[in-house]
Amino acid sequence: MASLRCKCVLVGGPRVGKTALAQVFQSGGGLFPSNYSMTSAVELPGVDALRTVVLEDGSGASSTPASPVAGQVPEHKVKTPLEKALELPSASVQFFLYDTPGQPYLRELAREYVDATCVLIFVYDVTSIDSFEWIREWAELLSADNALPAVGMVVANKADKSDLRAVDADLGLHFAKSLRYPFFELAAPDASAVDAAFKHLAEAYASHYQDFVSATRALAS
Ligand SMILES: Nc1nc2c(ncn2[C@@H]2O[C@H](COP(=O)(O)OP(=O)(O)OP(=O)(O)O)[C@@H](O)[C@H]2O)c(=O)[nH]1
Ligand SMILES: [Mg+2]
Repeated sequence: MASLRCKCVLVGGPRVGKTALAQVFQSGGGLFPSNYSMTSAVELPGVDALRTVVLEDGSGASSTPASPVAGQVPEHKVKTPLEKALELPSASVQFFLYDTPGQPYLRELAREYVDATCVLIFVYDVTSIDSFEWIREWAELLSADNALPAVGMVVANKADKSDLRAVDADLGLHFAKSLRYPFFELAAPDASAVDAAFKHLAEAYASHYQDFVSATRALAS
């Protein structure tokens, strides 16, 4: 049985429920963050972690610790991703969940974690048309960069707030179809719906892997 590792990135606007989905999935429903706590995913290293690398011309290079340059922005680090494994009949898929920030000023940071090899989860909030436009814009930008992953899903979150609905399910479904991603409308506190969506994603990832193996074998024979 194949044992697969999967870098899985959640993207979407602020407060759509990315952290809630990641935590509910990872905890098996035991943890739903009722109080909003903004994800920043930026940890600034302490001053002693800053180094300036000085390269000598000619015969090699040396590096010397130096004091931080005023105004220099230290390299950011992503927080340790949440992990969770799903056992399928055909494979074991270990998810590494990258819960990115939705705040617009941290958008570039989120973009750095998305590439064509990851599995992408687009999340929007059914009560906010802006959050839907947010992911539509992202999909366009990724397509233009040829960085839209082959495997992913679209999650329309907060379906429990049906009286405040602002985005029709058909709109979300149509968008997901245009990406060839499956579409799930759910509420993050509903752990079994969250589990079912991730299970579907794991199956799609395992199947994509099998296709890749078959294509490689066919090329080699
Ligand atoms: N009613 C309801 N509330 C939800 C749902 N999902 C998340 N929330 C709430 O919405 C708020 C925002 O959720 P988060 O998971 O922190 O949102 P986020 O997308 O991670 O936000 P950023 O970190 O700023 O990008 C929190 O108060 C959650 O409790 C849901 O499905 N239904
Ligand atoms: Mg968050």
